[in-house]
Amino acid sequence: MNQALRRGALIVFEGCDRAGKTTQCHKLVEVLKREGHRVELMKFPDRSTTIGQMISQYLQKKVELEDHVIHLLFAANRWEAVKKMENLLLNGTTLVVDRYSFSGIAFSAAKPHMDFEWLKQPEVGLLQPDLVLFLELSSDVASKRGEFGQERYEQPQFQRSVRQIFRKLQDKSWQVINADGTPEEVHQDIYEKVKRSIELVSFQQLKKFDKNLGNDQNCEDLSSDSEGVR
Ligand code: NYM
Ligand code: MG
Repeated sequence: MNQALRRGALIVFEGCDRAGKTTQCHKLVEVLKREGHRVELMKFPDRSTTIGQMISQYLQKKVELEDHVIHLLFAANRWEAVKKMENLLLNGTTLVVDRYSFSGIAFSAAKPHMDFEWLKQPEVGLLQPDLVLFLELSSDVASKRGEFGQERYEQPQFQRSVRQIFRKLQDKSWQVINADGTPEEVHQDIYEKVKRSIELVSFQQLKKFDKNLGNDQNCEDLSSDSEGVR
Protein backbone atom coordinates (compact mmCIF):
# COMPACT_ATOMS: atom_id res chain seq x y z
CA MET A 1 0.00 0.00 0.00
CA ASN A 2 1.33 3.44 -0.88
CA GLN A 3 2.20 5.09 2.45
CA ALA A 4 2.01 8.55 0.87
CA LEU A 5 -1.77 8.25 0.41
CA ARG A 6 -2.41 7.60 4.04
CA ARG A 7 -3.46 10.52 6.19
CA GLY A 8 -2.62 10.93 9.86
CA ALA A 9 -5.18 10.64 12.65
CA LEU A 10 -6.40 13.58 14.74
CA ILE A 11 -6.23 12.32 18.31
CA VAL A 12 -7.51 14.64 21.04
CA PHE A 13 -7.09 14.32 24.80
CA GLU A 14 -9.74 15.93 26.98
CA GLY A 15 -10.59 15.98 30.65
CA CYS A 16 -10.58 18.12 33.75
CA ASP A 17 -7.40 19.70 35.08
CA ARG A 18 -4.96 17.24 36.72
CA ALA A 19 -6.40 14.15 35.00
CA GLY A 20 -2.98 13.33 33.52
CA LYS A 21 -3.54 14.46 29.92
CA THR A 22 -0.17 16.09 29.42
CA THR A 23 1.74 13.07 30.78
CA GLN A 24 -0.26 10.71 28.57
CA CYS A 25 0.20 12.89 25.46
CA HIS A 26 3.96 12.84 25.89
CA LYS A 27 4.06 9.10 26.53
CA LEU A 28 1.94 8.37 23.48
CA VAL A 29 3.98 10.58 21.15
CA GLU A 30 7.22 9.06 22.41
CA VAL A 31 6.04 5.48 21.79
CA LEU A 32 4.56 6.23 18.36
CA LYS A 33 7.78 8.00 17.32
CA ARG A 34 9.86 5.04 18.47
CA GLU A 35 7.73 2.81 16.26
CA GLY A 36 8.51 5.01 13.28
CA HIS A 37 5.15 6.83 13.02
CA ARG A 38 5.06 10.41 11.83
CA VAL A 39 3.51 12.16 14.81
CA GLU A 40 3.39 15.65 16.27
CA LEU A 41 2.27 16.92 19.67
CA MET A 42 0.06 20.02 19.87
CA LYS A 43 -1.53 21.79 22.78
CA PHE A 44 -4.40 24.23 23.21
CA PRO A 45 -4.30 26.90 24.31
CA ASP A 46 -1.13 27.45 22.30
CA ARG A 47 0.33 30.21 24.47
CA SER A 48 3.11 31.03 21.96
CA THR A 49 0.96 33.12 19.58
CA THR A 50 -0.23 36.70 20.14
CA ILE A 51 -3.73 35.45 20.89
CA GLY A 52 -2.24 32.68 23.06
CA GLN A 53 -0.42 35.28 25.13
CA MET A 54 -3.67 37.14 25.80
CA ILE A 55 -5.24 33.85 26.89
CA SER A 56 -2.30 33.10 29.15
CA GLN A 57 -2.57 36.52 30.82
CA TYR A 58 -6.25 35.88 31.41
CA LEU A 59 -5.64 32.42 32.90
CA GLN A 60 -2.98 33.87 35.17
CA LYS A 61 -5.50 36.48 36.32
CA LYS A 62 -3.30 39.33 35.10
CA VAL A 63 -6.14 40.70 32.97
CA GLU A 64 -9.94 40.51 33.05
CA LEU A 65 -11.87 39.73 29.88
CA GLU A 66 -15.58 39.48 29.31
CA ASP A 67 -16.66 35.80 29.21
CA HIS A 68 -17.69 35.81 25.52
CA VAL A 69 -14.47 37.55 24.56
CA ILE A 70 -12.20 34.97 26.16
CA HIS A 71 -14.35 32.21 24.69
CA LEU A 72 -13.79 33.61 21.18
CA LEU A 73 -10.06 34.00 21.82
CA PHE A 74 -9.75 30.32 22.77
CA ALA A 75 -11.59 29.40 19.55
CA ALA A 76 -9.48 31.84 17.48
CA ASN A 77 -6.38 30.20 18.94
CA ARG A 78 -7.57 26.93 17.34
CA TRP A 79 -8.53 28.61 14.06
CA GLU A 80 -5.03 30.04 13.69
CA ALA A 81 -3.68 26.45 13.71
CA VAL A 82 -6.15 24.97 11.19
CA LYS A 83 -4.03 25.21 8.04
CA LYS A 84 -1.00 23.74 9.74
CA MET A 85 -3.06 20.88 11.21
CA GLU A 86 -4.72 20.10 7.91
CA ASN A 87 -1.41 20.05 6.02
CA LEU A 88 0.24 17.78 8.56
CA LEU A 89 -2.69 15.34 8.65
CA LEU A 90 -2.94 15.14 4.86
CA ASN A 91 0.79 14.55 4.66
CA GLY A 92 0.45 11.50 6.89
CA THR A 93 1.35 12.97 10.28
CA THR A 94 -0.77 11.91 13.23
CA LEU A 95 -1.53 14.79 15.62
CA VAL A 96 -1.80 14.23 19.35
CA VAL A 97 -3.59 17.24 20.79
CA ASP A 98 -3.71 18.19 24.47
CA ARG A 99 -7.20 19.80 24.79
CA TYR A 100 -9.41 21.03 21.95
CA SER A 101 -12.89 22.41 21.26
CA PHE A 102 -14.58 20.36 23.98
CA SER A 103 -12.53 22.14 26.64
CA GLY A 104 -13.46 25.37 24.90
CA ILE A 105 -17.16 24.67 25.27
CA ALA A 106 -17.12 22.96 28.67
CA PHE A 107 -15.06 25.58 30.52
CA SER A 108 -17.12 28.49 29.17
CA ALA A 109 -20.43 26.71 29.73
CA ALA A 110 -19.54 26.16 33.40
CA LYS A 111 -19.79 29.93 33.88
CA PRO A 112 -23.16 31.49 34.67
CA HIS A 113 -25.30 33.04 31.91
CA MET A 114 -23.54 31.42 28.93
CA ASP A 115 -25.75 30.06 26.15
CA PHE A 116 -24.70 26.51 25.31
CA GLU A 117 -25.73 26.72 21.63
CA TRP A 118 -23.89 30.01 21.16
CA LEU A 119 -20.72 28.57 22.68
CA LYS A 120 -20.54 25.78 20.09
CA GLN A 121 -20.72 28.01 17.02
CA PRO A 122 -17.10 29.27 16.84
CA GLU A 123 -15.97 25.63 16.70
CA VAL A 124 -18.08 24.77 13.62
CA GLY A 125 -15.75 24.25 10.64
CA LEU A 126 -12.72 23.25 12.70
CA LEU A 127 -11.27 19.78 12.03
CA GLN A 128 -13.21 17.05 13.76
CA PRO A 129 -11.11 14.65 15.83
CA ASP A 130 -11.00 10.99 14.80
CA LEU A 131 -10.66 9.94 18.40
CA VAL A 132 -11.30 11.80 21.65
CA LEU A 133 -9.71 10.26 24.70
CA PHE A 134 -11.57 11.58 27.70
CA LEU A 135 -9.51 10.99 30.82
CA GLU A 136 -11.74 10.61 33.82
CA LEU A 137 -10.64 10.34 37.43
CA SER A 138 -12.91 8.94 40.12
CA SER A 139 -13.68 11.53 42.80
CA ASP A 140 -11.64 9.47 45.28
CA VAL A 141 -8.46 9.53 43.25
CA ALA A 142 -9.07 13.12 42.18
CA SER A 143 -9.14 14.32 45.78
CA LYS A 144 -5.88 12.47 46.52
CA ARG A 145 -4.09 13.82 43.48
CA GLY A 146 -3.06 16.99 45.27
CA GLU A 147 -3.70 20.66 44.93
CA PHE A 148 -4.82 22.40 41.80
CA GLY A 149 -2.57 25.16 40.50
CA GLN A 150 -3.15 28.87 40.83
CA GLU A 151 -4.73 29.53 37.42
CA ARG A 152 -8.27 30.62 36.77
CA TYR A 153 -10.77 27.69 36.72
CA GLU A 154 -8.57 25.52 38.96
CA GLN A 155 -11.14 25.06 41.73
CA PRO A 156 -12.92 21.82 42.70
CA GLN A 157 -16.46 23.16 42.37
CA PHE A 158 -15.85 24.70 38.96
CA GLN A 159 -14.12 21.53 37.76
CA ARG A 160 -17.14 19.46 38.83
CA SER A 161 -19.38 21.61 36.64
CA VAL A 162 -16.93 21.32 33.74
CA ARG A 163 -16.99 17.54 34.06
CA GLN A 164 -20.80 17.45 33.89
CA ILE A 165 -20.75 19.52 30.71
CA PHE A 166 -18.04 17.37 29.11
CA ARG A 167 -20.47 14.46 29.47
CA LYS A 168 -23.04 16.31 27.38
CA LEU A 169 -20.55 16.67 24.54
CA GLN A 170 -19.66 12.99 24.17
CA ASP A 171 -20.28 11.44 20.79
CA LYS A 172 -19.25 8.28 18.95
CA SER A 173 -15.66 9.44 18.54
CA TRP A 174 -15.18 9.49 22.34
CA GLN A 175 -13.54 6.86 24.48
CA VAL A 176 -13.75 7.37 28.22
CA ILE A 177 -10.46 6.36 29.80
CA ASN A 178 -10.27 5.44 33.46
CA ALA A 179 -7.39 7.65 34.54
CA ASP A 180 -7.13 6.25 38.09
CA GLY A 181 -4.35 3.78 37.28
CA THR A 182 -0.60 4.26 37.08
CA PRO A 183 0.62 6.29 34.09
CA GLU A 184 1.76 3.03 32.46
CA GLU A 185 -1.63 1.31 32.95
CA VAL A 186 -3.50 4.28 31.55
CA HIS A 187 -1.06 4.46 28.64
CA GLN A 188 -1.64 0.82 27.68
CA ASP A 189 -5.38 1.39 27.46
CA ILE A 190 -4.88 4.51 25.34
CA TYR A 191 -2.22 2.95 23.11
CA GLU A 192 -4.47 0.12 21.87
CA LYS A 193 -7.25 2.55 20.99
CA VAL A 194 -4.94 4.96 19.21
CA LYS A 195 -3.31 2.25 17.11
CA ARG A 196 -6.73 1.08 15.98
CA SER A 197 -7.79 4.60 15.11
CA ILE A 198 -4.63 5.34 13.09
CA GLU A 199 -5.29 2.23 10.97
CA LEU A 200 -9.00 2.85 10.64
CA VAL A 201 -8.93 6.46 9.46
CA SER A 202 -5.86 6.40 7.22
CA PHE A 203 -7.93 6.27 4.02
CA GLN A 204 -10.90 8.30 5.28
CA GLN A 205 -11.56 11.94 4.45
CA LEU A 206 -10.83 14.58 7.05
CA LYS A 207 -14.04 15.75 8.71
CA LYS A 208 -15.08 19.11 10.08
CA PHE A 209 -17.33 19.98 12.98
CA ASP A 210 -20.82 20.82 11.74
CA LYS A 211 -23.65 22.51 13.60
CA ASN A 212 -24.64 19.20 15.22
CA LEU A 213 -21.48 19.28 17.30
CA GLY A 214 -22.34 17.89 20.71
CA ASN A 215 -25.86 16.84 19.72
CA ASP A 216 -25.06 13.18 19.14
CA GLN A 217 -27.37 11.20 21.37
CA ASN A 218 -26.60 7.76 19.87
CA CYS A 219 -24.03 6.68 22.37
CA GLU A 220 -25.81 5.01 25.30
CA ASP A 221 -22.60 3.25 26.31
CA LEU A 222 -20.96 6.61 26.98
CA SER A 223 -23.77 8.29 28.84
CA SER A 224 -23.85 6.11 31.94
CA ASP A 225 -23.51 7.84 35.29
CA SER A 226 -20.69 5.59 36.49
CA GLU A 227 -17.21 7.00 36.97
CA GLY A 228 -16.63 6.55 33.29
CA VAL A 229 -14.91 3.14 33.39
CA ARG A 230 -15.62 1.13 30.28
N1 NYM B 1 -9.36 26.09 28.49
C1 NYM B 1 -8.68 25.44 27.52
C2 NYM B 1 -10.51 26.82 28.17
O1 NYM B 1 -11.14 27.42 29.03
N2 NYM B 1 -10.92 26.88 26.86
C3 NYM B 1 -10.25 26.25 25.86
O2 NYM B 1 -10.64 26.32 24.69
C4 NYM B 1 -9.07 25.48 26.20
C5 NYM B 1 -8.31 24.79 25.13
O3 NYM B 1 -7.59 26.66 29.84
N3 NYM B 1 -8.01 25.12 32.79
C6 NYM B 1 -8.88 26.11 29.86
C7 NYM B 1 -8.71 24.76 30.49
C8 NYM B 1 -7.53 24.92 31.43
C9 NYM B 1 -6.84 26.17 30.94
O4 NYM B 1 -5.19 24.75 29.92
C10 NYM B 1 -5.41 25.98 30.52
P1 NYM B 1 -3.86 23.91 30.28
O5 NYM B 1 -4.07 22.61 29.57
O6 NYM B 1 -3.83 23.78 31.79
O7 NYM B 1 -2.72 24.73 29.75
MG1 MG C 1 -3.63 23.49 33.61
